[in-house]
Amino acid sequence: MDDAAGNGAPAGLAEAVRFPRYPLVYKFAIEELMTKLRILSEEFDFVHRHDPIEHITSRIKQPDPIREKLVRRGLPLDPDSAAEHLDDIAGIRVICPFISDVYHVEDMIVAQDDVEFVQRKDYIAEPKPSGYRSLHVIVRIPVFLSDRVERVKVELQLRTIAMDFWATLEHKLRYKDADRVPADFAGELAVAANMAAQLDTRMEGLHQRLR
Ligand code: 0O2
Repeated sequence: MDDAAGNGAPAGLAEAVRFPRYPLVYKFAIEELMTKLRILSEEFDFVHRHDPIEHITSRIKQPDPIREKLVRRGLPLDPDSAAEHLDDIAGIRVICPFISDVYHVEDMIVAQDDVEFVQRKDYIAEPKPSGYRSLHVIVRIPVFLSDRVERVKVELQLRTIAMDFWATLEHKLRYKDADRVPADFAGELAVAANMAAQLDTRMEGLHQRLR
């Protein structure tokens, strides 16, 4: 399993005044969940001789996208509103070798006593019209501060290597040169997503034969 640190915190006093708790509690929640995932990865590998996690990345959503999302949804522009209404300020992306690993990792995390399940969206069972596939799970993680415990929401995006390959390249193609995206791109990308899904199914079949 490889880790990659995300693009962390905004700097500057102005941000700290506007978002006083931002981003410390989110950073701590990510660290707690990353530790859980690392333990599962190593222990599962030891017991089952198969590591269900290929690598993990994390990021804390930057103030501008937070503000944009609150504005888009007509919500108050303050940290409490963001903490209450937005589920993805703290985000962890878990890349798994096989489809079955995605659901194993979900089950193992959600089963932990101090992890509170909030919501799941299974875009593997029901892909988005774009072709996007991933399992999104929102959980609350207790963060033990000096004077209180905060239960912080974290969005886990779990996906296979093939799903991640598609999502990463689709994001690049769609956003990099947004003005020049040809009309038939959406269809082509959806076809490519289906090809990635077929590859996942074949690889899962091979994986199951060896178990
Ligand atoms: P980032 O930087 O990845 O966080 P909304 O967030 O308002 O769009 P919702 O329902 O809260 O809507 O979120 P949803 O659609 O369940 O998940 C949104 C996230 O999933 C996105 O985050 C992407 O990470 C990912 N995602 C969803 N659809 C696609 C897609 O078609 N292609 C790719 N590459 N990723 C997708 P953000 O906020 O866009 O950015």
